[in-house]
Amino acid sequence: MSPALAVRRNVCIIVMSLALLVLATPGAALAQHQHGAGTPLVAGEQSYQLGSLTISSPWSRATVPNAPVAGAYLRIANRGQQPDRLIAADFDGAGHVEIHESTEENGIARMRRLEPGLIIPAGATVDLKPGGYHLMLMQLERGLTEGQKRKATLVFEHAGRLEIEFAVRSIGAGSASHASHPKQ
Ligand SMILES: [Cu+2]
Repeated sequence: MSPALAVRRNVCIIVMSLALLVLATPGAALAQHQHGAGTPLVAGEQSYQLGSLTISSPWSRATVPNAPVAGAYLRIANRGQQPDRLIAADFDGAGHVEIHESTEENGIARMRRLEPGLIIPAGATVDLKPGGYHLMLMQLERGLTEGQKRKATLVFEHAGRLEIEFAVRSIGAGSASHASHPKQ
């Protein structure tokens, strides 16, 4: 195993431990109890409510065959009085998911992992979109095919856990390329 892979595996374990910790807290359990697994607001509309958070339009791009990584995107609105934080995610067919931010420095596209997650300020709407914040799907075991719905789970520090479905759009969907990521 390469050092990079070993580090990634350790990080993965830390994230999983964090998620378990959050899920084990009474607050998270209460939130789950009150709000269930996230009910679509309107049938057929890709929007979910979890406490004071509204999660909408989860989508991803179709991948070329054998692509090891992909980006996934959504919008998170927090209508509550307290900030929350997206701390982890699972995605059907991905061995590991990280929360990333793409930036551009001196004309060079870069990305960094957000540790320990992405803050959703009180009263704010945060977009995960190409060229900005995104979920980084890693160790893809099954490629993404246009038209698919892929199950995923989001874990928030306070609101708890939400099961959602990502719609897979065409390979050219979105405005910015996700090609800046290193080959895995
Ligand atoms: Cu990324």
